[in-house]
Amino acid sequence: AVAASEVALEPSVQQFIDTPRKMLIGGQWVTSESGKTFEVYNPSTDQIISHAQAADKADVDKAVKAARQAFDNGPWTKMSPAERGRIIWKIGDLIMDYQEELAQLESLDNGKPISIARAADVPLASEMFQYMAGWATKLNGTQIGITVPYAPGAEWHAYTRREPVGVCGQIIPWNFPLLMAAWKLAPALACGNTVVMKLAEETPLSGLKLAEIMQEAGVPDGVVNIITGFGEEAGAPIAAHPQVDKIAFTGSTEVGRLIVDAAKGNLKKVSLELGGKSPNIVLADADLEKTIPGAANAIFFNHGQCCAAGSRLFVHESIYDEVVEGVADFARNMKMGPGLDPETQMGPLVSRTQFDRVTGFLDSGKSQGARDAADGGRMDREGYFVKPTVLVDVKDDMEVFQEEIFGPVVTASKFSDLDEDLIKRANDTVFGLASGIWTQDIGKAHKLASQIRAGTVWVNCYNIFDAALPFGGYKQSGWGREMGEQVLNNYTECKAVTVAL
Ligand code: TXE
Repeated sequence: AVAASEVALEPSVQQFIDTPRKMLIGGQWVTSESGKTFEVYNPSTDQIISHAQAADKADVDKAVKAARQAFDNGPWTKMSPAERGRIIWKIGDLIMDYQEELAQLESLDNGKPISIARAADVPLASEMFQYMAGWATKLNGTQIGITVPYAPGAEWHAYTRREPVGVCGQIIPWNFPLLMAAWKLAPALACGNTVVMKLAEETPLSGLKLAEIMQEAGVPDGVVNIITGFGEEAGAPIAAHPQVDKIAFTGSTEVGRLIVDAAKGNLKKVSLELGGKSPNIVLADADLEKTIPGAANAIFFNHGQCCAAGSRLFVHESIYDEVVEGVADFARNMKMGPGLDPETQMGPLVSRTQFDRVTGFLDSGKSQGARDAADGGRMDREGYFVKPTVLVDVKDDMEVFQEEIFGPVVTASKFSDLDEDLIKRANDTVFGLASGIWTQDIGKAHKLASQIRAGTVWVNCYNIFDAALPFGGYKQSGWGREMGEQVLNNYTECKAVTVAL
């Protein structure tokens, strides 16, 4: 049932979800070889909204064959970089042409507020393609002067070429379904690769719409193959496939390890973007008018379902009470509701599994003595709603402080001085994805930024993403970087060519 306050679905969106979705393999829309499908849920109501194909190894084999053929003999690799760039740019244009449909699908499937899907997910996905489109013509090698001691007097012309890696397997999660697809597809295509992507089983809809858009933009058959299905059945065979040259994965650290194991067979290249438990540090001199909403958004944005979420808040003791009360107040005032309601500030978690996981962490924290300062926790209504929660009286060895909760739950801890201990505590995690610093002292900000062991540091801001900025993790948060110029390393091989003159 759709509440009156919810956005009415576009007829094309209604039609899209009413028909069981097929997968795109070799330019054809196909059902799974086994004939199996699975249900797609609306997390706001726990009701089935659509059906998607449940791929397994047979479908993966078919998709890899199509990607292999498109790479080895196809038009994509023979196309000029400028022409490839134009097609990738067009994908970005078409994403904006279909922005409302994409935003509605995203909100319906994932539960995120439609206002956020419109303002962030969809335009960021478009930007990603258009930023990467520019790189297609700029994959330059270098000319290198060499000296070869065992060939005295000889002359050489030596240079490097950057070539595509080949067939790329890409496995993505459900927290930013469209954007995660864009982060992976855009650079792979700009570098001239072909792709087999598996969408997350929780949220297959926007990625399938994107597949249609890519066809419309003129991506040749077989260059991008998009399949749907579960991790073990459809993801694992991609990671293990001997004809796949590279695997890119975003998801849990636990599955990241399985990907590395599966990739061993043919030693395919691996890039990983995994979990986080990011410290967000408020120094005594911070401007609290900006810091309090900033610290709240750092954790509550996307319901805490962000790998970069500022989930461990460290506040100087002199302002601790004020900041905690401010963040708790922000939490209490957030408008909970279905994603499709334009007034909603926080929707449901994505699935029953995540609801159980997040509320399990809350129970564990409370049983160990942590206290909620915000009147958060599970909501007594249909759907997978958890209210924003601010845990205080947390000890550094508690599960809620150490493990990624991936929900709207922040721990607030006190520190006494900007000393070694704060850095040690901030870095005392197996993760190293992101971090935040709030201060008006620019020297302290830069000093701390250099001491934090994480791939991203935000100063007086949080969750600022741009296609041009590299993103990725230290330690168990991953291997490699996505976005920016850095991501090109994931999707190219470097070849040295030496010519005797
Ligand atoms: O992740 P999974 P889940 C973290 C977060 C969350 C936890 C569990 O802490 O609570 O992970 O979420 C596919 N071989 N993150 O269970 O299982 C799966 O089908 C190949 C952080 O959703 O890692 C999906 O497409 N693939 C994260 C993708 O992996 C497999 C985002 C992610 O699912 C597979 C999501 C296998 N054996 C969760 N098993 C981030 N870094 O942003 C599963 N998959």
